[in-house]
Parts: sequence; C-alpha cells; structure tokens
Amino acid sequence: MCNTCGCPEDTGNRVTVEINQSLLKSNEDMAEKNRVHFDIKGIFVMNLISSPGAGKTSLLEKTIEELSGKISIGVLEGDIETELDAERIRAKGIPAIQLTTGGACHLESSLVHKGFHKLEHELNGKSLDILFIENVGNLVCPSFFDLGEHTRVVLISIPEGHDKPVKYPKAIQSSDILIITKTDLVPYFDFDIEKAKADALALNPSITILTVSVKTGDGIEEWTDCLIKSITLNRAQKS
Ligand SMILES: Nc1nc2c(ncn2[C@@H]2O[C@H](COP(=O)(O)OP(=O)(O)OP(=O)(O)O)[C@@H](O)[C@H]2O)c(=O)[nH]1
Ligand SMILES: [Mg+2]
Ligand SMILES: [Zn+2]
Ligand SMILES: [Zn+2]
Repeated sequence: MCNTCGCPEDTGNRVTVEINQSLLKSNEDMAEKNRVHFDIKGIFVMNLISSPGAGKTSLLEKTIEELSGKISIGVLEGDIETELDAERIRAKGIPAIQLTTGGACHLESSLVHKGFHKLEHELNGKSLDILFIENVGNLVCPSFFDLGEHTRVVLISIPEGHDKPVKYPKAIQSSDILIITKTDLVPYFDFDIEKAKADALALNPSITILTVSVKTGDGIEEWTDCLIKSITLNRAQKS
C-alpha cells in the first residue's frame, strides 16, 4: 500500500502504524456520521470501487439511462484531478458533485461528508432514492476506507484478468457485490469468468456476483433489479 494514503504498512515502525490506525479510526467515526445523515434522509448509498477504467462511470451513465424517471439519483464523483466524470453524469441530467482528492488515491469519509452537504444544497429540498459514490480508480486503498455507504460494489473488467480477485482480496472481502464488467470483450481475452466467480466466493461467500456489458446491455436488467431491491430492502429495514 502507498505511503500517502495512511493505509497499514509493514514498516516495522510502531509510530507509523499508530498514526495509520488513528487515521483509520477518525475515518470510521466520520463514516458513521455519514451513515446517520443518509439514514435520516432515507437515502440508500453505494460506494463503487475498481481499478482505473474498469467502467464505473460508464455503468453509472447506463444506470441513469435505465432508471431516470423511475427513481431519483445523485452522484459524488471521486478523482485525483478533473471534473470530467461529474460532467459526464451531469450531461445525463443527474446532479453530481466532483470530489477531487488532490493526489490522494482514495476517498475519505470527511470529503464525502462535505460533498454530500454540497449536493443537498444543490438539490434544494428534493429527496434522493440513491446516492452513488464513485471512488478514485484504485483497487487497493479504497477497500480500507468506509465512507458510510450501505453497500460496497467492486468492479473488475475483462481486460484486467481473472486473477484479480485473488490478487486483491481485500477489495473482494470488503464488498457486498462484485460486478464483472465489459463482458462483450470475453472473446478477445483469456478471462475465465467461472474461475473469477469461484475465487471471489471463496474469499467472501456472501458476495453477490453480476456480469455486465454497457456496450451490449447484457446483465444490465439484473443490475437495475438488484438496485431497486436494495433500495426497497434498506427502506424496510430503516422504517
Ligand atoms: N467494450 C467495453 N468498453 C467499456 C465498457 N464499459 C466501459 N468501457 C470503456 O472503458 C473505458 C473506461 O470506462 P470508464 O467508465 O471511464 O471507467 P472508470 O472506471 O469510470 O474510470 P476511472 O474513473 O478513470 O477510474 C471507456 O473507454 C469506456 O468506453 C463495456 O462494457 N464494454
Ligand atoms: Mg470514472
Ligand atoms: Zn494508496
Ligand atoms: Zn453534516
């Protein structure tokens, strides 16, 4: 794990380990506050994590196309630099706040807290059914930082290779849903979907696994059904 993010490192340096633990603890405290904020407002929140380019924003664009008019959606877009992803979401008519970390390789709950209040201000009293948080493209560090989400979703795309679940176990173990993306590319890569699924289930037996392609639309209905069910279940649990 990298030095800048505060994730645990095997440096043998007790001071570094203590600082990192305190950083993670303060992140967890703020994540709990975020969850309370979300629950008071009745908003179901998903945190999307993946390597750069696995297809997080593309999946959000497709989801918006399928569900806008049926449910109200908001997005917090995490990136190191630029407003590009937030602009892509806004172009679909959905409110989006860009969270730029200025170098940090993951989102932290304090930045999400600020972003959520900014989004609320923009919404001007309008409620949301679901808030997506797109994390910084990175399959390592975002796994260690709770943002206050209800559900964490990890995306692994076909070009990345089927060994990614075993090589990045924390991403699988800390997530509720695994989405294997870009399945239209299966003919061009040696990606064994059944192996990736079996490895993910061995690491996390309760993980839900979906396969999608935003290019062909394969698996998108299962994904949007899963979203609607999650929103409904979250509401029933909180009422
Ligand atoms: N063939 C194919 N390409 C896809 C699919 N989904 C996304 N892409 C392409 O993959 C590239 C990256 O997609 P993004 O949605 O920007 O990926 P991301 O995970 O949001 O990337 P970062 O925010 O930079 O981490 C783009 O060129 C997309 O067009 C898919 O289902 N099939
Ligand atoms: Mg993106
Ligand atoms: Zn890092
Ligand atoms: Zn607040």
